[in-house]
Amino acid sequence: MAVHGTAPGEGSLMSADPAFRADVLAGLAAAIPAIPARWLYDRRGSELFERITKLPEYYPTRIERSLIERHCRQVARIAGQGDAVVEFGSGSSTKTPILLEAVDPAAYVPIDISGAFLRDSAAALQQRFPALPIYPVEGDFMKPIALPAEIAGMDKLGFFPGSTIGNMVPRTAVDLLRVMKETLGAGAYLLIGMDRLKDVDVLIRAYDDAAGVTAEFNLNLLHRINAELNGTVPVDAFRHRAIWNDRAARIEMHLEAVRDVEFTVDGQPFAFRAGDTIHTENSHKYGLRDSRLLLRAAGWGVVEEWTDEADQFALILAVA
Ligand code: AVJ
Repeated sequence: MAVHGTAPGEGSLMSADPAFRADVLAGLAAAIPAIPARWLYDRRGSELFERITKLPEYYPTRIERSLIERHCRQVARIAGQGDAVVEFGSGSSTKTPILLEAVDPAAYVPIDISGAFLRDSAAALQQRFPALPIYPVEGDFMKPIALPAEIAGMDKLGFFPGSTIGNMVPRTAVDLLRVMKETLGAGAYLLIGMDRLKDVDVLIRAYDDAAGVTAEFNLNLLHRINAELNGTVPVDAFRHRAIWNDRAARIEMHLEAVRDVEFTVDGQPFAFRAGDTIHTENSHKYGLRDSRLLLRAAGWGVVEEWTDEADQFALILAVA
């Protein structure tokens, strides 16, 4: 196997991530309780998200995949072959092989904060592309990252699918896009997926599906708090809510207390009244000019933009 690089310790399963603990304790105590969305994606959360991507109501994954299928050859023509593809995320999606197939890069560099996900998906991709040099980088791509020396001389094509950028408020999104430009360097390309503004009912259904998988995904955060932070949260005292915040142009996921409830996390007491919520995720939606402006604000020029017939989702190729 040619998966290069080592991933530092995953940490003991017993000891909770101190950053998770800090975010949860501060988030629950805040005037407007909120916990950063990244904590939704533990193993179970990632499995549930995987199921979300296959739901009939959840259109983004399907549409983005078909856009990548349809336009990957043009991406390869513009962004060049024989380069390094740098994915922001573990590359566990089914979209990555489609892009790699078309671009046929000289190297592939997935960057992810989770060493475990990174190793799993790198190993799976290596099976599929035995000759492709893969250099996984364990790290937080919100900060500039020194790319592996092996790809130093190569042109770069960044890949940031899944509308993950939508998780961030615009100012953080612009910060990230600027950092990506720094990580990839001048002249690099970036292929990024962004979800479009659309009919509110369609959006709500995508985040509050009939089968209740998104609800389970959201509520899993409480299970995780109980398991990892010695919490006593009665999970049945909360319900999943997906709401459209029109001013901020985003779907928000909340956990809403259905009754007055008291619990402790790591020994610290918390009380919620019926109707109080914990804000757990944002998913910003961008109109045509919004997405362009976001990229331009971070120093990226839009080269090509592809959407489906109903303009539900955009796949954008930008250059630094
Ligand atoms: C992984 C952030 C792109 O916002 O659509 C899906 C996460 N949350 N359903 C999204 C999510 C609930 C998803 N992203």
